Amino acid sequence: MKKTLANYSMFFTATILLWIKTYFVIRFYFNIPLENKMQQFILVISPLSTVLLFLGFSLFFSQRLRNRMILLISFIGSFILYANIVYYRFFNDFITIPLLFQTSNMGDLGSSVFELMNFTDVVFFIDVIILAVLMKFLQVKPVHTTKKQIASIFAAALALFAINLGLAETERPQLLTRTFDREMLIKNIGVYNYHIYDIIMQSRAKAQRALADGSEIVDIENYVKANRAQPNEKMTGIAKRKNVFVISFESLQDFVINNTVDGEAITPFLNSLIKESYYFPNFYHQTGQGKTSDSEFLLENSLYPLPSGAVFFTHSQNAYHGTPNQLKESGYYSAVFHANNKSFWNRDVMYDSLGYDHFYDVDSYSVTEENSIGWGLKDGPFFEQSIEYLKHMPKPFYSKFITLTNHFPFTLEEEDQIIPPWTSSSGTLNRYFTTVRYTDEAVKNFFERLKEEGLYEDSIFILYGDHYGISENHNKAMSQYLGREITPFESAQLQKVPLIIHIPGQKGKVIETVGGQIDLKPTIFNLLGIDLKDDIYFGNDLFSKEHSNAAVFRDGSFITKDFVYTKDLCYEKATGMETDIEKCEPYKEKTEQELHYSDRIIYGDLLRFFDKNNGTDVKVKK
Ligand code: GP9
Ligand code: MN
Repeated sequence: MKKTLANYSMFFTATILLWIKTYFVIRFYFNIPLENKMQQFILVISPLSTVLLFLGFSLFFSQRLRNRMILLISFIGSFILYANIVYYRFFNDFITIPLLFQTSNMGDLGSSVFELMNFTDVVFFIDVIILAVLMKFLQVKPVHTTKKQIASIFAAALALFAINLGLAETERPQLLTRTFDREMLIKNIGVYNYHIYDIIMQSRAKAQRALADGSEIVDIENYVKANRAQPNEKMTGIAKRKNVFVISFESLQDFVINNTVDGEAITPFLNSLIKESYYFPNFYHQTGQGKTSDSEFLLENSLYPLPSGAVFFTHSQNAYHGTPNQLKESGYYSAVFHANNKSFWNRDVMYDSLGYDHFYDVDSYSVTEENSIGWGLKDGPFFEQSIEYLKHMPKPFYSKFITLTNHFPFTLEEEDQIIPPWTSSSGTLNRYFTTVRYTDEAVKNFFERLKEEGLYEDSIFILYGDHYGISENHNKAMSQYLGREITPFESAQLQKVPLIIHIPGQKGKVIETVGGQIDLKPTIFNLLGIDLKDDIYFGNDLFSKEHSNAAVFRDGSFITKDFVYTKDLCYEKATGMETDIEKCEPYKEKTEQELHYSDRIIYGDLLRFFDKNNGTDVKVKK
């Protein structure tokens, strides 16, 4: 007996330490709400099966190597957990496998990653340190382990996993088939099992393309036709053959519009522009883990990005009917302006698939220490230096500008601060106001320069925020700023990003329609008077009277004119109070259907079977 215990002491110490640590991190570090005792219990047992399984592999090694293997496996487990912690600090979300392979992104993330790490984080590796000390000083030596003993460890791991899954199924039916929400998965099967599950899902996606055939697209074609809103005829072609400026504002949320901080306007230029523009105060971002790139994907395709990973990375080689490609048929030249590495978010590859004629990346700009901050070239010089390229651009053109200064961690030198940072407990939110104000000024100057260069009159401007900038980790400061508690209902509303459509010569109008980035493409095409015909896309013209007045979030939440559905609860919009789930039920089904169809198009690369002028052509299998 004594011998057996000694034999396993390192193994069991490692198991218990990693298990307890994982539980504490998930329970107390990640903000996962628990509703009952069963969920609490599931959370306790869920890490154990995988911890046993992982560490069980050490038992296959010779006695000489075994303790080292235990140490190594504990370290790997801790590292996976820690990577999630760092990621969560910024994205309020968990890592997925495709993101891990985005090494070019990880490199560029540099400054942000360090900002997110602290020395005290050593505490997350405490078990590995304890094990190393035990190994060194106590010289715990393993003895022979029989095959039977090893088999019983693995049997225990599998049994635990089966119990875990059984309980999780009762708590959350169809947990593994409906994966909109990573948090739900982690809550129910634990962080390590979640990663294993993610690997399986990603491999399945690869197989899906190989197996897909054209027949699937017929259902999708019927669905989009049935849900197509007739575009607003009064708006059709009012910007015919005009140049198009799309400005994607980094991390710009709608709550700063027409708002002040310590008496100072945060977006004075945008506020004045709104008075001469169509402004959509109920417009939502619909991005997932691909952040800016997801918003671009929505804009150019009117398809939803993916539930996990960035579609710009995972499916950049698919067949798309991207806006630049389609505008080419109407004689448009297209270009993107963004002063970052061309490989970030795999843009160089994806822009080719979408049909862009040119990408003005970081190499097209003169970037010095003085004119850059945080992620790179400041928005002021970015717009200024872009003017020269615009002057020589073939017309009409479709141009997209992606700003950068208002990116986490929202740093800005004092000389560029037009308004000082705020004074709440969240440095992030405090600095956010200052960088938003900076970008607002940069855009004001851009408009002035465009007017000077004669590029303004014959153009239309689509300005929108790409996604949230202030995550739920800053709810306390946010509620101090907004003067109300940040409930899940409020959090959903905070996903509003501004949309401003400015057509020189047109009067200002506020349009209350509830919509999202999925609607940008059909809205823009209608203004340009270009018919998208029977192409497959999910958005609708935001000016249309038939618009569904709803926006679907990538996690399956949605907002309609009357209701907000989020975190499995239905809220009455007028009061913000929870209401009968039945009221949200009809939209819920439609939301799931729509996201599912969009995902099918991407996973199966189904547009390769579809000719937008002649409909489905299942015979053409590329
Ligand atoms: C990077 C910029 C920011 O090029 O688009 O990316 P984000 O982190 O917001 O996706
Ligand atoms: Mn962004």
